[in-house]
Amino acid sequence: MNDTKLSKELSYALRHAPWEYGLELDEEGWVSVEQLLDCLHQTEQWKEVQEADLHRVIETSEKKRHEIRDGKIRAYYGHSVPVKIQKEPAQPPEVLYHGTARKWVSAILQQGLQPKNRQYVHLSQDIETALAVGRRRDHQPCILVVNAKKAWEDGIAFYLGNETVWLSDTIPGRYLKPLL
Ligand code: HQG
Repeated sequence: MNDTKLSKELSYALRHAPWEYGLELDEEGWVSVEQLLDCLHQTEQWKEVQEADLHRVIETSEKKRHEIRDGKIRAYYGHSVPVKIQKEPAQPPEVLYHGTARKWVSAILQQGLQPKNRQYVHLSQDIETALAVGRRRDHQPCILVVNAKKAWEDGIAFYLGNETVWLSDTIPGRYLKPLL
């Protein structure tokens, strides 16, 4: 079984297009594992997939993308479905990071860091993670340092993603500073 492909399929179903699988996310993004498996079994590619495969894919993935609990599964972050997934608000660390392409930095500083096609802005807990995120867009990405403490004190909401990914609402440019 191709674990990377299965992980991508899970992300597509749980972040972007649950209706294509006949699934409906609850307000926190959960769906029943049983329903998800039933629907995967209808395709040739995933007709053999079992719950143990889901656990393995989640545990061995280099990123903590999905969570299984009490017979339900969800994506930790990344959602683009039209109905907003409720994430848990939390006080962020003093500083967070965002890795992006150099060509977008001036627009970001002017318009703020926006969620774009997703429901929330995605921030990284550490520079290494931000670099990996940014390299998806630019071989020499720009790291923006986010003054999360000040933004939070000023009323911008932050939310828990996983241990390395934080989520937030739009962050105006005055809280952002390119690293270096
Ligand atoms: C940029 C992956 C112009 C923003 C990653 C980013 C992450 C602006 C892009 C997670 C802008 C959106 C999310 C503005 C923001 N003007 N560009 N005002 N505001 N942008 O993919 O944060 O592997 O939706 O800088 O590792 O890159 O899928 O967000 O480059 O954790 O699990 O608009 O997805 O995780 O891109 O990545 P994305 P992201 P997975």
